[in-house]
This record gives sequence, structure tokens and C-alpha cells, in this order.
Amino acid sequence: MEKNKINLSASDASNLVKDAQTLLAKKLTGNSRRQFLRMGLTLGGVAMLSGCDIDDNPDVESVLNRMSRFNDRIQGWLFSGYRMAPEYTLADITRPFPFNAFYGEEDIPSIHEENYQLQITGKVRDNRSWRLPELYKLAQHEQITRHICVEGWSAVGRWGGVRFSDFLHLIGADTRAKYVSFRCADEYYTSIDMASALHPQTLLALSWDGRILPPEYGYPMKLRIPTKLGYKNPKHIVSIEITDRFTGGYWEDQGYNWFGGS
Ligand SMILES: Nc1nc2c(c(=O)[nH]1)N[C@H]1C(S)=C(S)[C@@H](COP(=O)(O)O)O[C@H]1N2
Ligand SMILES: [Mo]
Repeated sequence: MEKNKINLSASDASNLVKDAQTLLAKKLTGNSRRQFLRMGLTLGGVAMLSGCDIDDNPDVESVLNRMSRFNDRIQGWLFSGYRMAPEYTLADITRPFPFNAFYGEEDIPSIHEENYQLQITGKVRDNRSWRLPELYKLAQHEQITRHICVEGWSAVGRWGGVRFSDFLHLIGADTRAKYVSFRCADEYYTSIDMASALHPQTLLALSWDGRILPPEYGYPMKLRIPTKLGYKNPKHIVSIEITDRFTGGYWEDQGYNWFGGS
């Protein structure tokens, strides 16, 4: 039997978002409800529904139940009480680690160390560009954390690199600025708030599983921010801007929640 294809118009979608919020809010109380609403995952989840195939009974409540279960699970992973993302052990690493991008593996950008420079712009004291060997020489930190994709999967991975707050201080970033904005070699882009940029677990990741970050996971560098969803973790970063101007993001501009985490 053919599946029902639901295509939502903009106004259907906005009504669905409202229904979704009401229904999901009813299932939660007190703190968990506030946390849930703050995460704003409802919007991202509902945006996912547009153009999705929904089996047999295209019933909003059954879809929401699935979303709600996913949200319940990820709340525990994102909030440990101290707003630190949980860390894992080597044995917990997901193998093979999934690849994801808005294109297939055949289109992964090919970047070469000798031609690569990281550009710095905006509200910084020192806006000179960085070569990879200079970044490899800075103090490196490792984390084993869970990457959560809004599409409904998650995976534990091991990343190493420069603590992003160290890097921001090193370049003399104005930490009173509102945003840090990222541009990538593949036309992807995203931006985060300054508090999240300064979070101790936010890493300018240069390695994965003890070796130089492989092309599929974002060579030569990605932002690893375990307190936020996968789409807030830009790979193949080519420029970083410190700014008060809101620059959105590739998925965020298509309806995913901009904050995208805790
Ligand atoms: N440059 C770039 N970064 C990106 C994306 C992308 O398409 N291009 N996709 C995002 C999404 S939605 C996810 S889930 C993760 C996937 O990272 P992985 O390939 O290491 O699993 O990268 C994020 N960062
Ligand atoms: Mo994702």
C-alpha cells in the first residue's frame, strides 16, 4: 500500500506547531516543561514532518508521541543538572561513527593543509588568519560525548582540539558580543550565542578518535558543542566571526530552532 504523503503548507505547519506545543506541554509539568519549552525542539521536530512519509494513521498525536519520547531521551543527555553534557568512556564510542551532511559522502569537500587558512573577522583584537600547524601547537583537550542529530539518531564520539574559550581569549574576541558565526567550505553556516561559545565543553575540534579529523567528520576542523544538537556543530569551518549581527544558520533558516540545545 502506498504511504500517505503529507505536505504541509506554511499555515498548516504553523497550526501544527501550535497544536504540538499544547499537546506536548500537557504531557510535561513544572521544571521538565520549562526545560522542554526552552529547548524549542518542538519546532525542529515539526519542521521535520513537512514532506515526511507518515505511515497508515497520519495522526498528529501518534507522531507527537514519538517526538516526545525522543525529546525525553535527549533531555537527559543534554541536561545533567549542571548544564554540562555527559561524558563517556572509550568503550561507549559508536562504531562506525555516522556521517551526515546536507549532501552525500561523494561531495565531502576536499581541503589541503597547505592551502588552508582559518579567517577571523568581526569584534576581535587580532584578526590574523590561522594555519593548521599553529592550531595543532595550542593546548589540546579531549572529550567523549554524544552527538545528537535532530533527525532522530545519536552517536558517541571522541574529539580533541582547542578549548574554544581559550581560542577566543587568545584572539582577543570581544566576549560581550552577542554571537559567534561560522562559515564552512561546503556553504554550510551556523551561529551560536557567546555564552555557549565560552562553555568549557565547547571545542574547536581538530581530531577525532585520536587522529586528525577525517574529511567526512569535518576536516580540518569542526566546532564540537556537546550541549547542542548536531546541526549546531559546523564542520569544515573556514571563517569565524565575532558579531552582534544575527546570522542564523543553514537549517535554522529553514525552521529548526536556532538555540538548538541547552
Ligand atoms: N559543514 C557542515 N557542517 C555540518 C553539516 C553539514 O551539512 N555541513 N551537517 C550538520 C548536521 S545536521 C549533523 S547531524 C552533523 C553530522 O556530523 P558527522 O558527519 O560528524 O556525524 O554535522 C553538522 N555540521
Ligand atoms: Mo543533524
